[in-house]
Amino acid sequence: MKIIHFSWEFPPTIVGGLGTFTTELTRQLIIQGHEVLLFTLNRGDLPTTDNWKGVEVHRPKIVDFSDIYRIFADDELKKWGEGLRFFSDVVTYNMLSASKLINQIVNDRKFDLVDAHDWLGITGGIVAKERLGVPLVFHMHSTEKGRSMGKGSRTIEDFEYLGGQMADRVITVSYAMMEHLTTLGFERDKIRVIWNGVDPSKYNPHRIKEEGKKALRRRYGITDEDVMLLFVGRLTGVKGVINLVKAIASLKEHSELKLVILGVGELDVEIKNLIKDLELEERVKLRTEFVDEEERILNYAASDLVILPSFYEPFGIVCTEAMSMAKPVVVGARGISGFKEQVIPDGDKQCGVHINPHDPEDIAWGIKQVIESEDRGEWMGVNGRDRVLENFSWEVISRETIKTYRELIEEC
Ligand code: NHF
Repeated sequence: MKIIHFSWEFPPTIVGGLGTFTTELTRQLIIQGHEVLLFTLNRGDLPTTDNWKGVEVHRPKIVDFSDIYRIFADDELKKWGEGLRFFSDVVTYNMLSASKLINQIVNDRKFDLVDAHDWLGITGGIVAKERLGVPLVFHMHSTEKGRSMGKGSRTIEDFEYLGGQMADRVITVSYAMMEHLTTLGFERDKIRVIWNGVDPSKYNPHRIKEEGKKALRRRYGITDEDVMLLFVGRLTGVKGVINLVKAIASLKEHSELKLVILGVGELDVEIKNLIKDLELEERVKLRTEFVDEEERILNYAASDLVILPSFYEPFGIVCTEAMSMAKPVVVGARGISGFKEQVIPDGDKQCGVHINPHDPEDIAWGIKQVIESEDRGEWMGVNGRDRVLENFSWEVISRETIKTYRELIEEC
């Protein structure tokens, strides 16, 4: 098959799970002999045409139209203030990409399908569908309503709704998301659920040396006897980090608990102040810097338990990574939660604990369930890795995706 992707994130620019997903999926598509052409956002000075491990990458250079947009933007968009630049760049990226596709690329080439990721790539996807006459997949990794807890942009919601109408198939990342999308007016029959994945040979606990883990713990001031809890993710409201810090404060009797928070985001100052106010400087280490993948893997390996108290998580690749590293996980399981589908919370296949992320006491309870369990829950980690090998490898996920592409091409 010859497939076009519109993914605003792609190496070397990875922002979150969407970027990880398209990187891994396209790698598998190439390995399996398919052709992939991908349009991505170029806000800097990256090469406009590139080959990334077999993927033909196009990154049209963005020109700043935000002052022009400001003239005709409606009140809602104007309220974005400085953020309008981002909106302008996203729209411009879609326009330049669709234009390059139509003016330069399709002259002597044929494609089978276009897959557009989130609102950030859907407008380019729609144009490609209409001009090339190929089926359109709208890949929904998250929604504006969910991300913003209902306080988001109506304009983005309109993009998403249009994408749902125009797409021939909607792929989303959990059953929870499928239900959510139907409440937003997406046709249930169009939707297919395909979970995300992880590379279990890269996220492999046996690959990491003891000395490396010990050195990292020492760097955080964590001894072998301490219990290292790890949070990985963006420091933004829906990830629940504030409640996590409060939970640690309520676990006074467990002085062996040390939490490492690894991530960047707009809440960094608030979290720092909270740690200070609650006098948790000795027990909570806040590391607000971008770390590369190997360093992230080392952090998982060095930890005893990974804790992810998101309020909203369409899928949550961090949890799959932690499970692949054979770590027990304590996860937010209220509202739209892909974690709930990943983590078995009881029985002999248990791999972690479900908690209410809105309640610090419940987060504390979840942590205690693991650390007071036999071997401090190591057995849950072993179950987690088994579950990953069976259900969440990129090989399994890409096989499902390719099947869905094929079915759609045959139908259209
Ligand atoms: O895993 C990739 C990712 C998800 O839950 C994540 C999210 C954004 O919010 O599908 O997309």
